Amino acid sequence: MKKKVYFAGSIRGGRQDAELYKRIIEYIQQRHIVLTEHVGDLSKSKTEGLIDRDVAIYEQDTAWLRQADVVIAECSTPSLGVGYELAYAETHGIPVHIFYDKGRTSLSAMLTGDRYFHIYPYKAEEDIYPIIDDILE
Ligand code: 6K6
Repeated sequence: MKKKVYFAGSIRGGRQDAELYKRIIEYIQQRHIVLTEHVGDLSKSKTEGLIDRDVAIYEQDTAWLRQADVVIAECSTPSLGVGYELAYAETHGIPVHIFYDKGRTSLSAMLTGDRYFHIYPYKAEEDIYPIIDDILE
């Protein structure tokens, strides 16, 4: 069954992993629906977007979060917005799966210490995809 996936990744926290987000989003889209395709849109800068106003962005993203079957986050680049989304998903009872590159990131204890979250430190990008298959099967 097709799932609605809320993919979370850094925007104003820094766009250095935007190409990685795009590849993960395209992988998920082979079989499922990604509500947040813009997170991997390399043509967009940190501050511009489909929706200009921050209030509209917040309202759209929290509405998508409430509709999502699952949240998948790539957290190698720290982002306040992603941290907020993860806590918001927990409050709404939506399963949360967090990936980060353990070779370059020390994840916040507020994530690693929260037993609600499913956390996957990875060594190489190719480790991510079979885990995503398991999450979405
Ligand atoms: C810029 C690039 C693509 O779209 C834009 C316009 N801005 C945003 N549009 C949609 N969602 C956003 C935007 N800015 C932040 N978010 C949400 O917060 C995304 O769902 C990301 O997962 C998260 C990133 O937060 P920051 O704090 O890194 O910006």
